[in-house]
Amino acid sequence: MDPILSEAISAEIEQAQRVLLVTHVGPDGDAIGSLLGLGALLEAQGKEVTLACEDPVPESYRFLPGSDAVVQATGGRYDLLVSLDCSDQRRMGDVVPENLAGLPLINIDHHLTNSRFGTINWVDASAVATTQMVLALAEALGWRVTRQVAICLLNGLVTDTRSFRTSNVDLAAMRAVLRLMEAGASLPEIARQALEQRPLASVRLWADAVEDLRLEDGILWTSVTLDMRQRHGMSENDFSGLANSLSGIREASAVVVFTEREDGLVDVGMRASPGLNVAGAALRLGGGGHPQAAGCTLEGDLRQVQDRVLAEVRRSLSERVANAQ
Ligand SMILES: [Mn+2]
Repeated sequence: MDPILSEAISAEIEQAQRVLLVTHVGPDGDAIGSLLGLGALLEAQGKEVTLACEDPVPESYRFLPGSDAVVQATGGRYDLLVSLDCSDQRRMGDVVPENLAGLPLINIDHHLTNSRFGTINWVDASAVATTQMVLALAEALGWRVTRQVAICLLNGLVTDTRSFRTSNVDLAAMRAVLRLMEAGASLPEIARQALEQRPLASVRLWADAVEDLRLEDGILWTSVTLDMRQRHGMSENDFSGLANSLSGIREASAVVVFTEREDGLVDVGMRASPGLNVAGAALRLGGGGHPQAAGCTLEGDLRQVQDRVLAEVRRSLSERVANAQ
């Protein structure tokens, strides 16, 4: 980690007593892992921390130590705001009160598309997870990584790489895993809890969505409608597991899963084969992400959203073909 950056972050933290940590709406394993991990590290430094996320901790990550402490609303006085795994300010949702506008904001993220909205921006797209960056910060500042912290941080690495199978996995990521295992985190246990375990209803729901799969111009896509979710009693809005499972289909260059939400918006999850890039399409649609895994949330009815998104993904894939020629 760049010593100028770690010094700057350290100085902000030293001056603060009450720290508000926020991660993104629709949290994934890296969001919750980095929130809980950095929260516990700051608490050990004597800080009063508030851990916030607009949405509740998904069932898959409730085994993480400290997950009960995450709140959906904030209030009161804070000295410092830290955003984790948020590629832009809107990803923090409505959990950040407006009167915090003048507060120092440390933006810690590994998304290539990060809009650098903080007063200190630490964006490292070479990190496979935001938790890998939190570990680097702890090591740079000489903070002790307890077993509890190691479990939370390893959870981010395991989930964002789908158990170390994404194309960005490198030696630095594996060295981080080694250090976290040395600190007491169990890789097989985290992989089982965070990636393998799921309710039967989710598989039944996937079956419905798989039934509707379509393959057009190398794009494999389907939708999880509100109707399907009601039928199977699935209220949780994390269907990244479905997009991930489909991303291995040989015939597909890209995968898109549309999920209808209760509030009328549509969540769009995109995946691309190695060498292709869906982050640009997501960014043009107001979202963001990584080259191989990105997403956005759009207004409009499902049919309109599908047309808009598929056109952008098609454009991304054709740009790639044009560049290759
Ligand atoms: Mn992440």
